[in-house]
Amino acid sequence: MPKETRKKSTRDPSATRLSGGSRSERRIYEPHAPSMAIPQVTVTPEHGLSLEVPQEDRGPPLDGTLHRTRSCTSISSTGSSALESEDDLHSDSESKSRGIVTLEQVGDPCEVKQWSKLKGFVHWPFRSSLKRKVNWVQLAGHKGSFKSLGEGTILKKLSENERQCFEKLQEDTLLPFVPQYHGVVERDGQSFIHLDDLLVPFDQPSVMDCKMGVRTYLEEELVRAREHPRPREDLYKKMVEVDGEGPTAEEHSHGAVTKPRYMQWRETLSSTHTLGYRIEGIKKSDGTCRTDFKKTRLQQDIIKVFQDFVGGSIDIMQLYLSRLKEIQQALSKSHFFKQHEVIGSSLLFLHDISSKAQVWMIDFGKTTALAEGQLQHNVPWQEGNREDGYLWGLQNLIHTIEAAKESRSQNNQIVSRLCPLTIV
Ligand code: I3P
Repeated sequence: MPKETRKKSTRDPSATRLSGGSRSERRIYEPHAPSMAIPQVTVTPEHGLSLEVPQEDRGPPLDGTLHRTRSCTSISSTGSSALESEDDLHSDSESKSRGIVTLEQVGDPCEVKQWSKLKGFVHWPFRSSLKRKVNWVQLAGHKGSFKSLGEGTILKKLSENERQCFEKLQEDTLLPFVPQYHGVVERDGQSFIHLDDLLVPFDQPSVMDCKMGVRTYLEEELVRAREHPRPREDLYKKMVEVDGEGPTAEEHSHGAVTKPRYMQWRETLSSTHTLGYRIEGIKKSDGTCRTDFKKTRLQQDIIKVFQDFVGGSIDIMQLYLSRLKEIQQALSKSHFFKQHEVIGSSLLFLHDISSKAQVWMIDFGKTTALAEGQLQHNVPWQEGNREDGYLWGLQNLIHTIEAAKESRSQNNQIVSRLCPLTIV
């Protein structure tokens, strides 16, 4: 019999209303200040991709910027006990998995696949013709970490790190913004985190995964890559697929790149470094799915993507903005947030044809406990200070959606001036 450790829900729906907090009151966003400096990284010091992004490539100036500070924080102080990103863990085929995929339901006798990692993953509510299989949408990361449990819940392959996060989040102000956690479940000899399926309340949902922060890898991964460099062919291939000139001459000759090098390249190519967030993937209610946002870096391009995602709806943009501001306020009060470095975590945007919209914080596999107050979440990262830039990214994301909404409403005004309604 499968063992289950069910967590009683302590979720309080009324807790979604949160008032402002002291932490966010700090003046961190200076209008017209220079853009954030690109983190200095030393994994590929020779012939490596320059991490400097020309000013003109950074998108229109936002009024958010990070103040550069130094910190002598120890890299290994309270590091993750469950670092899941093994440099040599994944095959090419796993890395390619994006879009609609078929999930096994728990206990499926046909199941032969090995588990692999996946992030930013959502249930798509239709069933394939195969019995006990469900079609899902994968917007980022690797396939295979999820199983459908039915009854509006899913199982996610256990990461001890993530489990600890969910346990702590049960008592935190962030609780209304994370998927409901039902404890750890064992099935077929494997352990899973049991979570609510976020898509259940929606009718033909559109979904967007936004990876938050200025950095998507842990400092430990950098250290490990320096001490034991493991060049990876699969990451080299992914890099060349996007940009043949991405790898250095040396990397070309080896046909391989290290993971931090790949991750830094991804971050610099996209808006992670310049805006503190990036779009990973979008699935729209019409069934179209895009995960080709690796080069989407400029704010004006993100605005277009976002406007298309919401079908130009100002109402949905407003709902998203309200929810993001609630999250911002909750973060300012959250003890969990004060005590954690949040890396590789996403905001999952969901709306549907009935104009319901929600944003959820997901993916805590690389969220690591630190001493309270060690992080600001809105200052530049320098190796050793563990900063994640989460708050900075969130503020920039809010600005981007505000700009999208503003430009949309201006367009609407222009169109209504050009095409007055004629009543016959
Ligand atoms: C992957 C993405 C994932 C990362 C994965 C990368 O790149 O950055 O976040 O997994 O590393 O390959 P892409 O988005 O370009 O496909 P982690 O966040 O778990 O490190 P991996 O191949 O080592 O799993």
